Amino acid sequence: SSDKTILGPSSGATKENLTVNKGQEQSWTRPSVSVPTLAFPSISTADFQFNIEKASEIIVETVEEFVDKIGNARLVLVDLSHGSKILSLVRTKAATKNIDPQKFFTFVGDITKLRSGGLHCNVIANAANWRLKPGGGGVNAAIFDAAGPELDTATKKRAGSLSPGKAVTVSLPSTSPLFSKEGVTHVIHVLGPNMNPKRPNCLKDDYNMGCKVLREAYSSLFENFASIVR
Ligand code: AR6
Repeated sequence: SSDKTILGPSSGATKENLTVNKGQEQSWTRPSVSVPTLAFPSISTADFQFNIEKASEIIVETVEEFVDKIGNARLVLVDLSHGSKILSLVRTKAATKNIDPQKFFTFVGDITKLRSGGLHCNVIANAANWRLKPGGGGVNAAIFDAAGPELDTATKKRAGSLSPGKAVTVSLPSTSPLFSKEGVTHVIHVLGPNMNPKRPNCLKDDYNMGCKVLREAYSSLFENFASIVR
């Protein structure tokens, strides 16, 4: 559909469903939970002001490194608008690499409403702040809002803060609306490098450090996802 920006198939109906359930009409209405999928936003490139050209390079390189380590699971980079520059940069760069388009693609939508948008993701990543606090705008506010107080409570039990480049996995209780409506079982909080002087731990344009930390952030995110999938 025109609602999707696609490198590969992005609907819940996978080739696997199609073949396995051939002739069974109702298989089309069954949500595809058989393919573990991580939806992640572009870490650090909005409020944290990280250069999108450099970020796109790092996303594609870390995806390339991890995509073969997660079995049949999928990685999906999500952003809100069709005009997203980071999505188009990543698509362009990914196209030059040997990455299976069924296992990595981009998708336009609100990361808290992907199932209604046609893509079921059992795990979503959050571009968090170091205190792991709700609110503050961006994707962090959207995810904490959609998940309800259950996410804040579950997050506090796991960690009180996060260092740049690190990620932490939080299991969502089934009472969280994000679980019951969207089928999201885990949120992985990721803290990326910050280039915004108005936010804590600003790297003041030090892109040597910034790129290193962003790379660590994605590696840590994908490793956390791999542990859930295993
Ligand atoms: N669905 C999908 N993508 C989104 C959504 C959404 N609902 N909302 C934003 N994006 P940002 P950062 C995209 O600013 O730069 C927060 O206040 C957005 O277009 O959320 O890492 C935290 O508390 C962009 O591509 O994260 C931190 O303090 C990407 O998500 C700080 O911002 C990341 O944008 C983190 O800043």
